[in-house]
Amino acid sequence: MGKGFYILPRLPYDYKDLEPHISEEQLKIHYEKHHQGYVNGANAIIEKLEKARKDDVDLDIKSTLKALSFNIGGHILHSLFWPNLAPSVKGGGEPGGVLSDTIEKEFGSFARFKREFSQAAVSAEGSGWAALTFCRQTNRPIIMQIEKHNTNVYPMFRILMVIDVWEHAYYLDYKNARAKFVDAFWNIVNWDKVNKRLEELLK
Ligand code: MN3
Repeated sequence: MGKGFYILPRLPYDYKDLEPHISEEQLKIHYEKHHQGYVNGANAIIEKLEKARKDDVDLDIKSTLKALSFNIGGHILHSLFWPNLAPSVKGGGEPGGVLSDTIEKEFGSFARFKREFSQAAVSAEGSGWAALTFCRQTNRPIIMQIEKHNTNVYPMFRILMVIDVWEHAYYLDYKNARAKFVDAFWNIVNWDKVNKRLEELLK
């Protein structure tokens, strides 16, 4: 796969680095099997579309495009997720910079934001995500839930931070205790990265 296809991005840390919050085994499977699966899935569908166009045959466009957006969504969301985590020794704490100001202004306090974001993550139905987004029309941060990989994020929204709450993200470490995984997440958030994403938007 070269140009014109999706590529699995490199993890910005080693498999062991997120322990004890995310185990080596959990991270490795999540990245190498699940994320890679979405990359492969999206590329396979693009190839199928190319072939159908070349042979001038019809595909079931509805199901093909649904599968394509599912796989691309999975790839994009995981690509945002890995860098917004940091090794246990560096991650967590509280944000600084413009992100800190933005959170305080919108939510009143970091503690209040953390509570709302955790509630969004824990209560996301079935397989999904919670996302801290930023609306460029109102210049306000908004917490959103994402069902499966269907980002209900409109073009003027940008994702600053996501948490994957599909069972495949935590089951080896936490079994069905999603809330424990969400608690652990706060210890490995890479606030510098999240802050940089916001700074880029505000430039
Ligand atoms: Mn995942």
